[in-house]
Amino acid sequence: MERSKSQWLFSEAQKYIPGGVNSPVRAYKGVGGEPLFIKQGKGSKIFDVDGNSFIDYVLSWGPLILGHAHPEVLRSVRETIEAGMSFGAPTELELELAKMVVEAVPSVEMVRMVSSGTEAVMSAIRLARGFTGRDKIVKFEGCYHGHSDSLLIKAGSGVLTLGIPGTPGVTRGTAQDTILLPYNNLEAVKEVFEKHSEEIAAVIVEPVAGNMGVVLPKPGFLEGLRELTSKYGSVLIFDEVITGFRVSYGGAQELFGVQPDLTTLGKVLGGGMPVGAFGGKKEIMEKIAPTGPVYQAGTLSGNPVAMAAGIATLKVLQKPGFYSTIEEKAKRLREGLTSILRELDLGYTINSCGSMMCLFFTEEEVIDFRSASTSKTELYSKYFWKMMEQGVYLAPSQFEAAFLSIAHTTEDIDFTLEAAERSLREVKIGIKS
Ligand code: KE4
Repeated sequence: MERSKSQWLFSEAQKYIPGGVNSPVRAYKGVGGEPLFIKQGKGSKIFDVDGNSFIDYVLSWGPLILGHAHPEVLRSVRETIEAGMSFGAPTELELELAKMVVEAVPSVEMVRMVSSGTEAVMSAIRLARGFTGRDKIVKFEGCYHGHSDSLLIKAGSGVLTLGIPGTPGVTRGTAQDTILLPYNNLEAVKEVFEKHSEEIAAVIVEPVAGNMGVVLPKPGFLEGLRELTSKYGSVLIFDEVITGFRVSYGGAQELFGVQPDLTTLGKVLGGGMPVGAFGGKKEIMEKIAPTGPVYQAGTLSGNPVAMAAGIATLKVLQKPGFYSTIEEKAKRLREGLTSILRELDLGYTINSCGSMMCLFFTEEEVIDFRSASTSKTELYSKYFWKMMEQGVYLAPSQFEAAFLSIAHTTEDIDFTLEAAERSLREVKIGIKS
């Protein structure tokens, strides 16, 4: 059979780029098969190089809350790029976006722009260590914070032991300064502070987890982290790369009313362009070069074209009713899926927060990485491909989030639900046979 253009391109790409992709999750290892090469995005849809169209719930892994190619974002980028692409010097645009972030995010008094979420987290961790003079950090199993060494760590034996390298290339020396704990387990955090109190520079957490599927903080979990880090003089870092400007304009910290010391941002903040940021209390942020001794830098940090995309995006998000409208759409999708599961007598779990959600192929309540891991990934893969065949583009992994944009219409959602009903019926038949 004639190869599709995507198939041909993928075979070519694998000769020049490791795995044919510039980020591993795009290679579809989580669901098998081969990735599509995308040619265009418009609103809620993407179009592959073979002319197929899909309703997109990946949205570039979260950034495109306005949908693809939003006219106001494109106009702003076009205007800005006419004046040049980058100067490596201060511009008004980075000041404008910095002010918008400070106004939007409750705990942020100062902010530094970078070019990715990874860079934001790496810088925030170094800043927390520089500010406290301590070495150890605490992170939670199932949370992903980008690929800087201190965060690519696996749990050692037993819950309270120090981490081990999560990938070749991370040294044991680095890993031993990271402690890995179960998400939503405040008792474990308390014990670690009692054992390592004066050594812990920071606790970093996704205030709503989006990298083990969607997992919400149990009531009191975030408040407990706030209390413990304050008590022991550690820095509390909310990694809001996904949740920032997604679950509310002020992020999860506004939604849950818990203020961290530092916040990392990305994705929506750049509106689809490479932008990350870290920000927080003035007394901490002032430790960053050139005002303080903690070094951090970036050639394209605050790039004016990227700033223009972020500013235009946030201006649309500020419009009255934006979040209530997008959350109505998410509610329609979630309630529709729930009734399909009931109708098919499938007790699968749906977790959601605002316009991000995840259908777990498990009947367990999903509150952490262990319970998320009870999901039957082979059933997710079946569901993924059945949805793809019907023109619905989902994350190629059970352990990601599905995102809605303001551009998703009621027709898109109803089309998705009809496709889901057919797909889940097939999954159920497959289980029975
Ligand atoms: P980037 O370096 O990929 O811009 O951001 C890293 C990052 C940091 N913090 C959180 C909470 C994140 O979710 C991410 C990146 N998210 C993944 C998908 N869940 C990006 C997709 C990919 O790796 O290709």
